[in-house]
Amino acid sequence: MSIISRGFHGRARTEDSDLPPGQHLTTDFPVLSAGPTPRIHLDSWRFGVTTEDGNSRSWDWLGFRRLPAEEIHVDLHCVTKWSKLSTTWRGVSVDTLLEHVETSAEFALVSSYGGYTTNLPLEDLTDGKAWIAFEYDGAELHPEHGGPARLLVPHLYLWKSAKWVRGIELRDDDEPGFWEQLGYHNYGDPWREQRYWAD
Ligand SMILES: Nc1nc2c(c(=O)[nH]1)N[C@H]1C(S)=C(S)[C@@H](COP(=O)(O)O)O[C@H]1N2
Ligand SMILES: [Mo]
Repeated sequence: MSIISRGFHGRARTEDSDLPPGQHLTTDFPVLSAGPTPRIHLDSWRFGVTTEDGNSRSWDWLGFRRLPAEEIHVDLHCVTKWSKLSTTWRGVSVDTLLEHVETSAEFALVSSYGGYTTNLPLEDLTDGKAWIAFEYDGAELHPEHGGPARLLVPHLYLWKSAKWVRGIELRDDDEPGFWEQLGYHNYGDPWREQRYWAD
């Protein structure tokens, strides 16, 4: 698969135009976690969506893995200034998870096993912009990188891509998450270099 996608992309992705301002290229895959790596057994894993009205849906691992999944080719940009280009993932589009969910919420608060949270406008999770990913580079997602499953929102800095994701709360109001409360930018667009709250 990686051979095919390399041919498909056609060129080495090292041009400056591929990198947001202030970023440099890395070819390894750094691990950045605010705490220990939680180990989640697949038979107790759940992923849930809760709406502003208090309605909820949840999936166990088998139910989640029966949902249609897709291959994802994206660039990653971390606020600590590394970017990694043309990464390959497999995951379920957040659109698929929200298909039968009735909501008029504008915001989402994503939470993880281990207690991490991150917030973003709901529209940044929909229309093919975000996935719950369970494979990286053709193998099951390593626990250090968020396995069994993590959120992947590649158009925002990588702290928005919650590892060990356990649910999405749809909300009328915007509730800052873990790093957002500690001074990271509320939105985090790498192309506008929105690293910290004052950027
Ligand atoms: N649950 C959880 N998700 C998280 C984090 C974390 O500490 N806990 N760190 C975030 C940050 S700051 C970054 S840069 C990326 C790093 O992902 P990686 O370790 O797979 O490179 O995960 C994000 N998601
Ligand atoms: Mo980060």
